[in-house]
Amino acid sequence: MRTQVGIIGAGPAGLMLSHMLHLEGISSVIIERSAQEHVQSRLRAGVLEQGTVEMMRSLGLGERIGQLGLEQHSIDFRFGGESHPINFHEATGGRSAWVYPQHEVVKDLMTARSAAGARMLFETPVTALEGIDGPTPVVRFEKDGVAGELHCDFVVGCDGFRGISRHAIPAQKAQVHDRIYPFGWLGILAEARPAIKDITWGCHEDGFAMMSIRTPSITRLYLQCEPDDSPDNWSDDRIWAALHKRLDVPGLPTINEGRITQKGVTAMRSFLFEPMQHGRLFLAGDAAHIVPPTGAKGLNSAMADVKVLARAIERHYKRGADELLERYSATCLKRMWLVQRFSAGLCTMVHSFAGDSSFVRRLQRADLEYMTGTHAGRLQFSENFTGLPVDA
Ligand code: FAS
Ligand code: PHB
Repeated sequence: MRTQVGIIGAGPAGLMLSHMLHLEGISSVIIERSAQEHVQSRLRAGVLEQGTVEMMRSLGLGERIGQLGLEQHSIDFRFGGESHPINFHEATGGRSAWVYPQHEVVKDLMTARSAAGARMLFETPVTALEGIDGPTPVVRFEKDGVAGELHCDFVVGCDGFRGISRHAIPAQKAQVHDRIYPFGWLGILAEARPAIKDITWGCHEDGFAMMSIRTPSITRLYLQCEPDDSPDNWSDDRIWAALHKRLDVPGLPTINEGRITQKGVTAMRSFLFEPMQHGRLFLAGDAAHIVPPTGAKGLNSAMADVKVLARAIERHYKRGADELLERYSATCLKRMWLVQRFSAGLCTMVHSFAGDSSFVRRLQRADLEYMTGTHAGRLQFSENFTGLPVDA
């Protein structure tokens, strides 16, 4: 089998890259180890930055966001028994964020790729990458126990944190930056009308909590928990009691309860792999970086990488110029370190670390007061939350 660009992984990064290349007349093949239904149904990210929505719209993928997406202008931070909203739409002069779940993004992209007759191999794990230092790399894969190979000009690892692509980069040329947080998030989906129109964060001494939105009748909620906690340790009563304690403030609507339909624990990690390219291999999305979900940057950063890479590959084929390809890793890492800074800083600010001294806890409160109570603090949060510029 042969194509111009071999893409490993049919998550948001792989699907978006394939779609963008197709629109430029560049061929690709996506090789995905899971079943298509599994890929489409995974519940993950929930919030799109302004730039991601603009990207989807510019590529003809904005219709369902217009129908189902919920435009957000503000986040309410609750601490000290009070509400401290940041209107990021106002602070940035009109930039928004949208609640539009990742599985809807994947559905939009999968529909577009299928309509275009894209070559997507599902339930086909990639087993090895070869020749990435030369002009004709090979992707080896297996389908129903039968080995196959894809010859291409470029290979893009969009295979997520547990993928194999970054391991094809020689260890002596790679550097891993990693931080694991001493807590996780219990994610909850409830059949409850969101009581508040804004995403609401509770920065409580018992731990962090968040009320987000999925639809006018479905609430997405998160509770800080132990990193190795189990959803089985959390009865519905215990969940609602913790959410009320960490989110409710006097004089404002309390969160609505409802039937809990899904709960799961997500570990929290900051991870960055450098470089994001080697020879004809490029990495995009979670294959190269992970951020704690606090800042809603995982999916959006994957899209930013793809926007840079698609432009660089297009320049290679259309103009025979490779300076954007050569600068791909440096371009993405420059933005990604700012995203890591925002995500790690926010995560550290809003969570309660067991055993923290009173000094550290007061510093956290001072950070929250500065971020929500000053123009500079609100602007810095708002610029990052609605999305930093992408140099593409
Ligand atoms: P993905 O992991 O989505 O896709 C990688 C694909 O590669 C997968 O389909 C995988 O099956 C495939 N693959 C792996 N190895 C392969 C191989 N050897 N051969 C073939 N295919 C292979 N982000 C947020 O912004 N906000 C959130 O609230 C949030 N919550 C999350 C909750 C959970 C439980 C998880 C795991 C992640 C969450 N994220 C969140 C981050 C998440 O949304 C990612 O950033 C996003 O999926 C990144 O997309 P991709 O880079 O495409 O990677
Ligand atoms: C979500 O709805 O999943 C969400 C919202 C805001 C965040 C993170 C996650 O900052």
